[in-house]
Amino acid sequence: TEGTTPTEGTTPPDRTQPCPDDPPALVGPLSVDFSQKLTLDEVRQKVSSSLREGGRYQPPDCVSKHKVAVVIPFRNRHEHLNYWLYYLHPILMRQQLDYGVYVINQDGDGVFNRAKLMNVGYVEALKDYDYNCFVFSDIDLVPMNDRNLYRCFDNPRHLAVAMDKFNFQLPYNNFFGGVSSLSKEQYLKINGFPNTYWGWGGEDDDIFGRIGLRGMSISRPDLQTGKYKMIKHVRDLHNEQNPANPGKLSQIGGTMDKDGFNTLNYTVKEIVKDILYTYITVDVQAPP
Ligand code: UDH
Repeated sequence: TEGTTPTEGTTPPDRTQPCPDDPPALVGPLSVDFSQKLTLDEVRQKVSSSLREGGRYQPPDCVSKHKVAVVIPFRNRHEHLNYWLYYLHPILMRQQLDYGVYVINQDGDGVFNRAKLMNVGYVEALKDYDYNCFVFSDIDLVPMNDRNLYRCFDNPRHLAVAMDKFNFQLPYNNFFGGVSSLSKEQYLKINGFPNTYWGWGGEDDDIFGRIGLRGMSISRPDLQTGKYKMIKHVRDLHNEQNPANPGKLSQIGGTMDKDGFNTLNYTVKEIVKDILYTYITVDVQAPP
C-alpha cells in the first residue's frame, strides 16, 4: 500500500555495531589531479549527498569510534578549498570516520597565524560536538593514498610525510608540517599550539618540540602510504617568512606553558554552515 516501502531482500543498516578497525572500502593509491578547475557547486553536486550541514558525516552502517574534527587554517585560498573538499570527503567517508570539516578563516589582511587558527579550530569544533580527535591540515595538501588514516593514534601523528614538493621524502627528521593529528588528550598535554608565530615558519617545529618535551613521540605512516600532492602556489601576501620565529624554538621549555590553549584569545566574526564545511571567520588580533 501507499506509504510503505518494500523491504524484502534488503537488510536495514545496523547502526549499533562498531565499525571494523580496517575500513573495508579503502582502495590504496589514488590519482590526484589539479589541472581542471572545480567550482564549489560542482563539488557540492559530486560529494555532498551523504553529508549533513556543516560538512558532517557519520558512517550509515556502523558506529565509528573516531570522532574527528578536521581543522584547516585558511585565508583566500578558495580554489584550493574546492579541490580539497572534492578529494577529501570521499576519502574520509571510506575511512568510516565520524567527522566534521572546519575551515578557520583569518579575518582581515593582517599577518597570517597558522597555529593560532588551529587552536581556534580546536575550541570551536568542540562547541559543536564531542570530538575526540583533531586532524590539522593545510588546504593545499591532498593525500595520494586513502590508507593514510585521518584518525588519532597512541602518539601524535604526522601524516604528510612524503610530499611531492620534497621528492616524496621527509625534508628533515623532525618535520611536523602540513597534516597532523592529535587526540584531545595529546593536544591538552602540550597546552595546544603556540599563538605567537606570526607569518611563515617555525610553528610546526615548535609543536614538534612540545610533543617531545611532554614525553611523547611521533607516529607516522610509511613513505608509500604517506604520499601527498601539493597544489602549486606562490607565497601569499601577509604571510612572509618571519625571521623572529626560528629563535623562539630554543625557548619552548619555558614558553609552552605560557603560550597556547590556556592563553588563546580571539573573536568569532561569523559562522557559516555549508553542506561541505563549517566556515568560521575569526579575528586573531594580528599585530598592526
Ligand atoms: N594559508 C592560507 N592563506 C594564506 C596563508 C596560509 O590559507 O594566506 C594556510 C593554508 O592552509 C596553507 C597553510 O596555511 O596551506 C600553510 O601556508 P603556506 O601554503 O604558505 O605554506 P607552504 O610552506 O608554502 O606550503 C610556503 C610558500 C611557498 C612558496 C613557494 C614558491 N615556489
